[in-house]
Amino acid sequence: MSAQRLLVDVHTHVYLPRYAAFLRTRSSVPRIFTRPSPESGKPEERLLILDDEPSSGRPIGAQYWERDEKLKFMDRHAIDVSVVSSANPWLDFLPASTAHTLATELNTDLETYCSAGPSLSDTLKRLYGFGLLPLVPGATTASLISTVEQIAALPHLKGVIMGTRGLGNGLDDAALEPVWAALEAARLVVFLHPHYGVDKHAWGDKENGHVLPLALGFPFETTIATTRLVLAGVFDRYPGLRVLLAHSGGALPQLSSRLASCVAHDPLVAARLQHDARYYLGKLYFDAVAYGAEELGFVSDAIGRADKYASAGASAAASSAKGTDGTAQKRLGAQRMLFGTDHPFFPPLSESEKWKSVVENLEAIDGVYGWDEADKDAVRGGNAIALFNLGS
Ligand code: 5CU
Repeated sequence: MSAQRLLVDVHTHVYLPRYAAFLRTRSSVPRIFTRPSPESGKPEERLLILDDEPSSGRPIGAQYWERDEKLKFMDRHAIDVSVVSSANPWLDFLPASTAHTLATELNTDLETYCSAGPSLSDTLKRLYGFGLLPLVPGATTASLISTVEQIAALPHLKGVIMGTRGLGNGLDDAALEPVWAALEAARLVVFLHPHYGVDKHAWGDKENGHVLPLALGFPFETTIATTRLVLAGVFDRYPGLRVLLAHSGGALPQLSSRLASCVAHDPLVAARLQHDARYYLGKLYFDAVAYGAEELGFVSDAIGRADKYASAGASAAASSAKGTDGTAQKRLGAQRMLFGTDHPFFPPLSESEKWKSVVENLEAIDGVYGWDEADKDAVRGGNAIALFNLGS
């Protein structure tokens, strides 16, 4: 099959066996513990990762750590290639020296997980990965840079997955400048992913399970973190930095004109940026984990218009984009969107051949008004092949 017709999952997680073993040693969140199943009485493992989850946690099993389970899931959904990342909360809760050691070990583990897996062709494997940086309070620049260098030297690792806290002060922290520079120079893609959500008091007292933190808290966290990166001028200073946003960038596309207006009315912030805030959407990549065709279409429209907002004389592309109609704009934006599943999260609640979460995301891509088959193929896999430079 042509590389442009492959189905590539860029949002798919693992708790590597070493990490799962580590979580089993812990007595506070995040942790994995064993309890007797209320139904069968047999021991069952449970996962606790989110603050304020019920203390019973949720079921966890081989689908979270075994490569064969990932491959079975891929086969069931006709996914050709997965770019696998460690799931949250990564190393965030660890002291700096432990985080550095574990990051180094887990990066080597992930390289083996990918390289020892099957191939699609002489040049293309079925599994690639995002490594981990020891981004925790107290981490030294030397430790972070040496881990970037380690990841860059591992052939199946194509980027890093990153939470939103940085060294404790968020991603607009000046202390991260050498990290952005190193990631840009190494051509590693940053997959920006939430874990903390927003202030839990926003959710009120009603029992709504995981719905509010996952549906709203996660994407709002990504929205805020990305906006802070933009406002700090990171994309002006590192124009080659490639950042992939989880969950289609959360609310950022919807709020980008409001953001631009607020910046334009604030001389302090406006003076810091080279372009209108909307321009920076066109510098980002967005997963297509939005579960609806209209949402994907909207996101592509917001991305596709970004070059219209380049400051005067910034690029030739900007002036050509000014003439595009709505459909051409959406097609332009589609070039920055990439299929994902969020596996092994969101398993089906009842026995079914295919996971609803996957089927919905594929149907959403298929249903976007204004995207032609080439655009859909690009979102399903072609964009990922190009972004991660797979198979060459
Ligand atoms: O269901 C969840 O809690 C999650 C999670 O923690 N991380 C993720 O990537 N997706 C869903």
